[in-house]
Amino acid sequence: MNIRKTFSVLFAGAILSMGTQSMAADDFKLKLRLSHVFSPAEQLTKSMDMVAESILEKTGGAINIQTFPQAQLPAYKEGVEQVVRGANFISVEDPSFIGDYVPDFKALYAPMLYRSFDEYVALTKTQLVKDMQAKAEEQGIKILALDYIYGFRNLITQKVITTPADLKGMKIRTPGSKSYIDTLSAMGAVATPLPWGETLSAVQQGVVDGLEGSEFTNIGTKVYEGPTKNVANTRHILGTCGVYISTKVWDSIPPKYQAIVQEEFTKGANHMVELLKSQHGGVVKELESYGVKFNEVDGDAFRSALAPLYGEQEGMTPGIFQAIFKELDAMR
Ligand code: X3X
Repeated sequence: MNIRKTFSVLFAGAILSMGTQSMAADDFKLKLRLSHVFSPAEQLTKSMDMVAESILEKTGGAINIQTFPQAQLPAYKEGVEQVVRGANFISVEDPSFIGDYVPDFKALYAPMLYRSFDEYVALTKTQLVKDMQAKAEEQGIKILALDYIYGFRNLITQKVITTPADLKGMKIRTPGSKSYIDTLSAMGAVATPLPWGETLSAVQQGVVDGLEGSEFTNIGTKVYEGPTKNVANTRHILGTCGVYISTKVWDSIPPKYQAIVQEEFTKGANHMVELLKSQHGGVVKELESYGVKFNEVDGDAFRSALAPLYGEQEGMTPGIFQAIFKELDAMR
């Protein structure tokens, strides 16, 4: 075949494949189920609904994300397992649940690391965290966001707590990941893991003596209506959620739609961070109007009680905590 003919055949093939790809993109349809544990009144729920709606519109209906709040679908550890299994599923959970696959995320979600939302957001943009995300992809988990921040988690109890000794023998509800159990145990409590859906009844019935959560959780789920009216400002964990999808599913999405999905989840997190930063003062005042009382705590006592948790756990990258501290020190 002469050169001219070879070229024209190759050129035609290229056009056809581009056309096929774009035709494939135009014919592409994907329905995804998005699962989280938050309640309808909480901002994370509203943000997920807004992002899903925007993606549906901007992809011309190609990517249809149906959102399921309040653990209607598998959530927590089981939600992340759906992602790892390659289901058409998006899990929205805190990074400690990714720690089961990439232990370095347990370091990222360690207690008393961050002084502000902004510090954590800046850390998620560093090469250190990008490298962690690459490790998650090796495990089949594509991370679309890490900063759906819902506030610093504080102790919420009937008894006023100011030191770790005050927590002795107190059963404090936590989510089921080891990060929370280790944190509340180190703080002096009897960590009692329960799904959120069982938490308020457990408090009402005295099964637990209290819980820990952010002011946004407190007001959004009406914790304040129960007996736990005291909030001790431990700020022991920065509550934040990531957005996780199977790498297999992600790779099946045409690049032009991937770009829209990524951009909308990024925009959604940025919006939620700025909104909650602006709302926190008003939420505290509203909770106080419902009889909630806030108190400061012996921060040094809690920090020294939690210090052992900065020891590297099995599977963590050697020096991971020093690397995180270095990044945070550079910001301060
Ligand atoms: O995995 C996502 C969160 O870390 C779950 O925290 P949890 O179970 O204390 O729920 C927070 C509430 O705001 C849910 O309504």
